[in-house]
Amino acid sequence: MGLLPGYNFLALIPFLTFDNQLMRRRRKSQRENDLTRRYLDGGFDHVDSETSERFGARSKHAQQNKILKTTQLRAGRDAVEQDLATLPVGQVIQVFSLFLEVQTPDNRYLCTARKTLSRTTDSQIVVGDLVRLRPSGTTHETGLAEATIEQVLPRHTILTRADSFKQRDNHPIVANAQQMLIVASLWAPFARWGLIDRMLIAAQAGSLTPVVCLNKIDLADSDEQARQQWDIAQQALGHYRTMGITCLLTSVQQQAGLDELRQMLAGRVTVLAGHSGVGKSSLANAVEPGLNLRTGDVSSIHLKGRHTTTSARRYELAGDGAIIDTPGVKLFGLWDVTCENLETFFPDITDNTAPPWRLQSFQRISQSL
Ligand SMILES: Nc1nc2c(ncn2[C@@H]2O[C@H](COP(=O)(O)OP(=O)(O)OP(=O)(O)O)[C@@H](O)[C@H]2O)c(=O)[nH]1
Ligand SMILES: [Mg+2]
Repeated sequence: MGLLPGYNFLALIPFLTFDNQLMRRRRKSQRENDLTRRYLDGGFDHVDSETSERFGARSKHAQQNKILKTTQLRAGRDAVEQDLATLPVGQVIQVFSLFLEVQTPDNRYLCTARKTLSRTTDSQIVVGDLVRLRPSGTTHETGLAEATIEQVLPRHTILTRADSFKQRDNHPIVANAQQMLIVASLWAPFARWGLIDRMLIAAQAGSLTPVVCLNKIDLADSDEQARQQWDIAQQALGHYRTMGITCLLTSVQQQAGLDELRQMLAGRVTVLAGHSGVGKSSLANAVEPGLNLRTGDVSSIHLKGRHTTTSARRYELAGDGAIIDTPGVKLFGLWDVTCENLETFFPDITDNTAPPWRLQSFQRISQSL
């Protein structure tokens, strides 16, 4: 065949060589050919191809190493779980910045949490959490035995609030309480029903049963404004009762309503929450003599409390049950509540029995979500 005039034949050489290489690569190896033939002949119908797979010395070694590592990891995990199961379980009764006070059936410990803690939740440890701890055998200068928290056990309930109304951060307050006593006072400071509505939602969202306690009813007749507040409170509590919420009227001053309150607390774990100065710690002292919790006065000008209680703490009741006294709150941002599920916390809106103040409350909360 003659060469085409003007065509540079030399330029084709690299392509021809490359094509040749491809052809060589495409040629099947002897082994591949055998396998294909066996497959086409039905040779694999009864043969487990995995067991007959051949490994080179290196891949076999890597495979063995992998199996060994997995076995060691599993054995390690099992050993850790077995070890954790032998540790005593205690309940967190107070959280300080770095330390946690924990009560076990036999002893009280001052603990630090191990950094690589085995936990079922990402959030921080709170009062009421059940934990497994490893006693160190040493005693802190406070006289409490020292220990390290190794594991946080799953929570049954959690009372959480958002750090702000914008719901940016959640702030768990108390774990494993069954009931939330929402304390308000009739006067000094007067009850904020919007805050109470928010706390009712937080309790239900965290699987706690809410109970509303209106304290300082001895002040109902103290002046015209207090009398107005009393009328408002009667209507609000009457409405809550139609929604199936238990409402109590108490006065620590006059020792009124305290038997009903004791009955509500008996045999249950209850967290006391509400504005500063409403009388949470005073009520705790009244139902459980000997507690001697610090109480504070209310500013006579602003009629506000002075945040006397600064940290949540759990106290056992002499009968069965426990209470957790918490610091006063001004706001209660809601966590895990959305515009979509808000109405489930307002059954009175669904069944058209909500009075205007409840409708307003619903609107305010939904605007803040
Ligand atoms: N008149 C009257 N005063 C009460 C009653 N209960 C509590 N107080 C007073 O209210 C003030 C505040 O009470 P506390 O028990 O400290 O209130 P708190 O809710 O624990 O407040 P914080 O710890 O700041 O959140 C104290 O001066 C109490 O004596 C009551 O039933 N009637
Ligand atoms: Mg207090």
